Amino acid sequence: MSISEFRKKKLLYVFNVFFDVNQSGEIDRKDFEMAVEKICELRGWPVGNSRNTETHESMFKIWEGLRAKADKDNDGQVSVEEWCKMWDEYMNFMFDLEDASNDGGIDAEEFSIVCSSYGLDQQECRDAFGKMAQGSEEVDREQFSKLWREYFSSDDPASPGNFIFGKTSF
Ligand SMILES: [Ca+2]
Ligand SMILES: [Ca+2]
Ligand SMILES: [Ca+2]
Repeated sequence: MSISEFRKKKLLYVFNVFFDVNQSGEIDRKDFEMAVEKICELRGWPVGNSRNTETHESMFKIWEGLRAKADKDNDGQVSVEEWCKMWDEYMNFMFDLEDASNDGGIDAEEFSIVCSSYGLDQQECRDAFGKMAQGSEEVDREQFSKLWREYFSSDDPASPGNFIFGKTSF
């Protein structure tokens, strides 16, 4: 599945601004070290301060998680290519998870079973499905990918993509 230029731009924005802190073109541990320094300086948490230690710990957990998921060639860095692939894989993963019957479409039943397993109310999940499917019985992979993109990019509260995670209001 190809990534649209628009979506790629959005993903790259997050990559560049929030992750590739030293602007080397790749994400690695050094970026997280810099981010920790920035945050602790901003908040005034000196080395040895418990908030400083906590920030270190949680940022490195995020880095390890990102690395395990995205660093496919295992060189200790996450490239732009690896970054975009990770988001695509996550979308496909969610689609496959929800399409329990494996017929290429997610229906209201399949959708609400998965979403409610994360603790959401079943009825709300069904309502969310109705909103995202816009009257259709099923959502196929192509539509799901469009909705997914909308979720991460749209500012419009009425966009059908807002409902792909089973919530109807924010
Ligand atoms: Ca970097
Ligand atoms: Ca890599
Ligand atoms: Ca299905």
